[in-house]
Amino acid sequence: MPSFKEIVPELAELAIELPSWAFGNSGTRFKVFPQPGVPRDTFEKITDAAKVNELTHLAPSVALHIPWDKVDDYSKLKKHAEELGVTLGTVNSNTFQDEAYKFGSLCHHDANVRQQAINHHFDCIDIMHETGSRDLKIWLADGSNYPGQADLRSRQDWLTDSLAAIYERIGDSQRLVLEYKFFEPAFYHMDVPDWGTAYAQVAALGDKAMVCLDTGHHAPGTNVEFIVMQLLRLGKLGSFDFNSRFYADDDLIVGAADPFQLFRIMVEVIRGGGFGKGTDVAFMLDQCHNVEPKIPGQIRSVLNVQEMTARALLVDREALGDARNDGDVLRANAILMDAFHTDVRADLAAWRAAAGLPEDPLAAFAESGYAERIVEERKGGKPAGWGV
Ligand code: PSV
Ligand code: MN
Repeated sequence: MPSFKEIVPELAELAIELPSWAFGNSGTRFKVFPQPGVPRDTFEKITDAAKVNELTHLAPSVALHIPWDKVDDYSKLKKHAEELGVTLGTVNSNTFQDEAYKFGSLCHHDANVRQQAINHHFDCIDIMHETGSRDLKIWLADGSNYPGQADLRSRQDWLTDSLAAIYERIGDSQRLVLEYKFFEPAFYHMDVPDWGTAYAQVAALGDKAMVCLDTGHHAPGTNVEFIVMQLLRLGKLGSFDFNSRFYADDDLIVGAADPFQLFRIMVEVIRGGGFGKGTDVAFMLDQCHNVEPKIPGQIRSVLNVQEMTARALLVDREALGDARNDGDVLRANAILMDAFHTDVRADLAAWRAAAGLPEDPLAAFAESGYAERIVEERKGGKPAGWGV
């Protein structure tokens, strides 16, 4: 197995994009439990995200969600981010909260509604030009609840046409990234339910169109790392939305429910050339912290990704290849498991200390007084949250 020291140069490449919405209030359809000190606007969300990066050096960019993160002046927002040492990342469109989208957006049976949704994406692309963002991420809530409700085939054709109209506006250094999800909010069918559909749609568009894999968007038992392998093999893995799930789209802290799955995913990412210099795969979080504090929740998340990436880099690939070629099932499995069972926490802490970072970023955050300060400072105004 390689030593920790040997994997450091590659590990140092890890960069994780934080979702602006993780810092606002969130909840389930039953209740949102508000937390004191949450940001009241996008500027404050960026400030909190920058704190995560300051303590970990793992999170140099922040994803925006439009209209949740609409501001009057995006160049001012960009400057604010840069002053805090971060950049503005992926722009997520939102076609799931307007009355018009009751029966869908880009796949709606009414051409006027489809055009409204297309126009929203044009607005997002305009914003990307101002923020310097590379990726436009599209997740659609489109689908139906009852057999017979909708014409599945026509909706797929409308999707193709709508995406083509959006893709035409994508700049040379920009990308369109299409996310899939197998159910919710629609329960009978979703128009982009799986990686195959997302792949077919983006492949028809061109080189600047990719797939986003949200780890929480699969049926229980799905071999997610197989999908990672396949999308990388096809050159179409654009990004990850990392989170973890016990049941559905739980949006829990990545690596919390199943660290082994995260490890297996990172093994395939590395195997497939999706990690490190020269790759364009974006690692993002898509999470909500409903009952735990948000900034520590994000710190925990990026540390979890770092830990499992380190373990995945520790896999002795040569020995693994030999074992596979020998048909030695147990040896191959043992080599993989050796890396997974390696506790890298002390090495990571020492590496952080050597880089001038806190050994324990969570403790450093608790001691910094930042949480208390924002509770004091952020009085008045409307706390950010879904739909705000
Ligand atoms: C949908 O469940 C999703 O995963 C999409 O990425 C959305 O943009 C995001 O969640 C909103 O939290
Ligand atoms: Mn997502």
